[in-house]
Amino acid sequence: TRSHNEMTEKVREIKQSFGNRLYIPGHHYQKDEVIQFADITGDSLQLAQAAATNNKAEYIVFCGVHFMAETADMLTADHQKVVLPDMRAGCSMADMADIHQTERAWKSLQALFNDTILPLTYVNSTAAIKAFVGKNGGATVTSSNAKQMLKWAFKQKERILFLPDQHLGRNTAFDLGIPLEKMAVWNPHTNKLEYEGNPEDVIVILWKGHCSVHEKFTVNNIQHLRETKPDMTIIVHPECTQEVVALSDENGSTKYIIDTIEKAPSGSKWAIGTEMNLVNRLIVQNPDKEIISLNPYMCPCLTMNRIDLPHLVWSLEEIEKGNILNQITVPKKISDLAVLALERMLMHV
Ligand code: CIZ
Ligand code: SF4
Repeated sequence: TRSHNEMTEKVREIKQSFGNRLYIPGHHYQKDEVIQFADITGDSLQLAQAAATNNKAEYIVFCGVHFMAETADMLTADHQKVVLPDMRAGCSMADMADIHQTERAWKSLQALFNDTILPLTYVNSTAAIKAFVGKNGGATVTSSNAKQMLKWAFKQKERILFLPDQHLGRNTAFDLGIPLEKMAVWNPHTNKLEYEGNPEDVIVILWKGHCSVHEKFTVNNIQHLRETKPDMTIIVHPECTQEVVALSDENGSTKYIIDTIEKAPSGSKWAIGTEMNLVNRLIVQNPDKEIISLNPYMCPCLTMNRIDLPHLVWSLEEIEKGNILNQITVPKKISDLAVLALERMLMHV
């Protein structure tokens, strides 16, 4: 095995020799050992936009998770190859909405609500789910534009099915003034709406999915912090539960959190509820501020962390040898429909 330094050297050398034929997008939740080589860092929206406008790179080595690499493949030209350095870098939230469950749910929902529903999906979903949404007139959303997209959706239909993250869906709808009583969770395992009242009153149907990282920030964490460090400002991602968002001082997308911390005055104190690698990086990059994780045990995204330096070196060396391994290709039949959903979003942001 090689040392960290040898691997770092190797990545540098390959990047140098490939020039702009090689492009490395890096998600904010990636490890430092990987993010140092990123040609662009961003949240999933920024990385999708960057992929869509890059027409030079032959190889896009995507440092993020599987659904993001799929999106990059769909938004780039056919000759551009997208590679994911470790195929096990999935997203547990995206995996919570399976296409067969979704088709089954849609049938039942159509029977219940006739043609009054529009599907929206968080970009944290498989290409197959995006295709389903595209086919049915809906769009993708990210945490930066969810509010705008929900407004857009309500111009087309009375009701929305929001996949796969119930928390982003609930928080966004609540932000738009929709009362919690008008929202209900769709349970994909029982294929039923979890709702006590008259289903006619429901206008936002939330798929029962969640992010295993952001669900780890709890009401207890907040109560404890308010008692022990009352002068800290709490900022969380809207993938946290509605209770946590309600008790926090601020909430917003990954990009919003970064911008807020960077703009904050020297000496300000922050407890952040988002992924660990990003929180640690914000701590290092803002030594003039006091920053901690809202959950003291920190919360890593284990699948994001599967992309590490050894996997990055491995995929670059294979490309150097002419082997395109771990290429992500979305079948045209799926990508044609999924792109409809992505374009409806990209048009509005
Ligand atoms: O939780 C994630 O995977 C997020 C926040 C993705 C993104 O960049 O929007
Ligand atoms: Fe998926 Fe959550 Fe990890 Fe994001 S942080 S990739 S939503 S499991």
